[in-house]
Amino acid sequence: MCYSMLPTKAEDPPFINKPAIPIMYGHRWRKALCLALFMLLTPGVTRVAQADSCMDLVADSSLESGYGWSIKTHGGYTLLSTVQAHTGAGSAYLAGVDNANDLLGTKLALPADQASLLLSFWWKVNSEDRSDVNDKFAVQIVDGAGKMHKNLFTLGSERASNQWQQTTIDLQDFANQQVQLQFVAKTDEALVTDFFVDDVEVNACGG
Ligand SMILES: [Ca+2]
Ligand SMILES: [Ca+2]
Repeated sequence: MCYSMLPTKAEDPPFINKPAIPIMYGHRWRKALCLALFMLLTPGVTRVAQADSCMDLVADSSLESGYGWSIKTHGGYTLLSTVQAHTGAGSAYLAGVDNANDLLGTKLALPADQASLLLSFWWKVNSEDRSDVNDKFAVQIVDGAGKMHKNLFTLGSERASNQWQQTTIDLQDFANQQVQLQFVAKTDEALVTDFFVDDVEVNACGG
């Protein structure tokens, strides 16, 4: 439609018979109208505009450098690993040993008045015993003093599949608060379970 609005070479009288400035302004006006119609009517353009208004609040979402993450383990080992990764080279590898008591956390200042405030992350579970109910993983929100706000999500050895899966959780209940997002894992004394986490994003959109 827009192309039909633009003058063709055949329709254009010789340039010398037209004032130069009005022609240029006329073409610009038609191009601007076409661009506006394109932006309004093309779904893909609208989605790009929405994505641009989101901000990921997690500094190192892909768990490559560990920047912004705090780590506590029973055995003094790091939780950053290149054994398995959903994207990039690294991820967090919780448990994977007997008697594990691991914590991976990051502090977040969750803004107010966002159209959406969503946590998303990828996880994968491997286990030597899919019926081991003592090997557990949880995603939690705690306040600045470490007091539990909410247990958002849990996994156990029964979810072992060696496949990366994504979970998305609404965090609007914690808008306008300073919190810590944390991933915790515990195992018992036998039959190891691995809990991998990667691509942790907290996207604040439309604020
Ligand atoms: Ca990664
Ligand atoms: Ca176990």
